[in-house]
Amino acid sequence: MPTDRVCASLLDVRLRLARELDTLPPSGKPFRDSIVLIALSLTACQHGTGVTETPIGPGPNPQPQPQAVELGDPLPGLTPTELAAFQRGRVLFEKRFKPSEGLGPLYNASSCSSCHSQPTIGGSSELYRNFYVAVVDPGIGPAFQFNLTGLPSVVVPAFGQPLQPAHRLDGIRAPMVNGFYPVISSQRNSIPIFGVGLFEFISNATIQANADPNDSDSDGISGRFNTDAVGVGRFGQKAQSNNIEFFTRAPLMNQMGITSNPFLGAAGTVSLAPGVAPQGTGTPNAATTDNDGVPDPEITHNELGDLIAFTRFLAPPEPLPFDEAAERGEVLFDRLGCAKCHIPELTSSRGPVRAYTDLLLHEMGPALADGINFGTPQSSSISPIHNGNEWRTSPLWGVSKFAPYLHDGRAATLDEAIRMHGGEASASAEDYMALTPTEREDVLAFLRHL
Ligand code: HEC
Ligand code: HEC
Ligand SMILES: [Ca+2]
Ligand SMILES: [Ca+2]
Ligand SMILES: [Ca+2]
Repeated sequence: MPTDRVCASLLDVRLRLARELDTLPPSGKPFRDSIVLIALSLTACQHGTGVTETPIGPGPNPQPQPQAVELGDPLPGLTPTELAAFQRGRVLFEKRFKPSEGLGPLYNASSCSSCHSQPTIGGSSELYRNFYVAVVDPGIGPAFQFNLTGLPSVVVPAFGQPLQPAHRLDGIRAPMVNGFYPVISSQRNSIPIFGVGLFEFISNATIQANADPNDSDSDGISGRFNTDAVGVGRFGQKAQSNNIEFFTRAPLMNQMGITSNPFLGAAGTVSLAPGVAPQGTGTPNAATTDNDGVPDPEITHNELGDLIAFTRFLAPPEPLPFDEAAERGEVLFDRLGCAKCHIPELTSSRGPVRAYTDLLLHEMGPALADGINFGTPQSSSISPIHNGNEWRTSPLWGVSKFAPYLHDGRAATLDEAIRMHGGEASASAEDYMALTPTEREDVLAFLRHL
């Protein structure tokens, strides 16, 4: 029987292999065979070793037949084991943690579904759920931005017990000040997670192939990829993280104050504040800890695996059959250059991913810039070394169901969101505004069918 550690690293190897599959030449068959072997070893891991299987290979049915999938359904073609993990994960995603179960000491919400709930579990949320991210900025470069004293991450928790004089949080927003330097802050509005599990199956090479960091083709668009401590970013509004383990452990800690242990050897990292953070540790890929009197970790390995399985296996929004207006809108979407960033389809080892994104960062103009750097972006001769002005191209699948729009929810409608595009997208936005009202309505009809 494999040990915990072996199981977890098998999980990691399998994910890395899966990522390479969509670029392998036909001679890549041996790799497929090793995936099958690893899959078999993982099945052994499932029994009695304390690690829940969250299988991530190509699955039994890499290109599922078209069938009606509702928002919130699992990917078609999951194995019974995968489906069971997904269903246990959904229960945890909706679970409202109590202080006696580890909620806090600092938190914004008591469950994942507090924020990911509209129009159903896994979705987005209204403006009232917005939270702040903030950094202290001494003004000597983004590498020297740091978290507010006492906070484990850039997320500013709204609630929590008084911790230390600098942070008396008695139910009010943490003071976003620093004794010496300016603090830069920005709001975030929740984004849906339907289908995002498929981003893990898009290879680095596929993402990198669309980057044009120096705008070599002079079309005004210079998308570049972001990286975190372990790899090419996919998740988050600045593509600041590489994998779902990170984007599960980080909100657990930073939004809910729930501590967890990483899957040893897995790619996941949680970057937390150095030094004195009362909630968190300074070491990437380490266990998160806090001082709330509830023994750490506050969620078991099995539970963490199930929560990851829920996100990993949530099916993407299903497009509606296009009517004539949507078909005309699709042509315009391409002609306006929208599809240069909102690339309709990326290939993955689990089949085509029709998310309308390149997963790259783009400079979107001063009105949208928040001045905060996340991760380490690809170097570029025309963009600064930080991504304070940049955003990941938002996926557009199901977009009409997830208002409000843009990273802080400032746009109430799709039309407003498009008009607010600046920077690399300004030519596209100006051409959109120059369309006739009927043509604009066609573009919006297209978006409503995704
Ligand atoms: C307080 C609101 C809030 C809570 C609670 C919350 N999220 Fe999120 N979630 C967000 C926001 C806002 C974003 C986008 C953040 C960013 O990229 O900066 C996000 C992004 C994500 C993403 C990335 C999606 C993508 O397209 O890249 C995943 C995955 C995710 N959340 C999972 C979770 C899980 C799992 C939990 C519970 C452990 C959780 N979230 C709890 C607000 C929340
Ligand atoms: C240069 C790349 C680029 C081009 C060109 C572009 N977009 Fe975007 N789009 C983005 C980025 C980046 C965001 C996220 C900005 C933010 O959150 O502040 C976005 C966000 C959106 C949103 C909001 C999605 C959401 O969930 O909040 C819509 C709708 C949208 N774009 C539609 C369009 C349309 C239609 C066009 C063509 C007229 C277009 N975009 C052209 C990069 C681009
Ligand atoms: Ca806790
Ligand atoms: Ca270009
Ligand atoms: Ca604790």
